[in-house]
Amino acid sequence: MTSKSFLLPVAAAFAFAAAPALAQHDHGSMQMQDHGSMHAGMAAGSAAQGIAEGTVKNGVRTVELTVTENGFEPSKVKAKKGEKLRLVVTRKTDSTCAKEIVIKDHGINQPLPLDKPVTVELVPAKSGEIRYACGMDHISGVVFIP
Ligand SMILES: [Cu+2]
Repeated sequence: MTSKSFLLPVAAAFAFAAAPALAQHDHGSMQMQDHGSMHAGMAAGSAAQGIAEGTVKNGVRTVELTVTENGFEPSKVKAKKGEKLRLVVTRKTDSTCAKEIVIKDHGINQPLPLDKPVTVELVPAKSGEIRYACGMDHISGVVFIP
C-alpha cells in the first residue's frame, strides 16, 4: 500500500511531462497544476522560437525562414552590422498572402514560389531594425541589428 501511494504521484508527474493535454483529461483535480505546466511549456516554446541567429560561415550569416499559416517563421532574426545576411525563404503554404518577400530598406522584392527556397542577401549598414514583409505588408518579421 505504501509503495503504491509513493508511485502514484510519480506516475502523475510523468504524465504531465509526457502529455500535459492528456493528463488534463484524465485528472480533473489536477487541472490547476496542469495549467501551470502548460504555461511553462508555452514559455519555453516561444523562447526556443525567439530570435533566430542562423549560422555564420565565411563571414556570411545564413538564416532559414519559412512562410506558414503563422506567417514568417521565425519572425525575429538577429544580424550584425556590416555582416552579410542571407535569408533563405521557403514558402510552405498557399493560404496566406505572403507570396513574396519585400525588404523595402534594401530594395528587395522577391517572389516566393511554393516549396522553393529563395535566397535574398543584404548587408545591414547600421544598427536598428529591418522589416521583411509580404507585398502588402500585413505579414512581416524583423531583423534586429544591435
Ligand atoms: Cu499580405
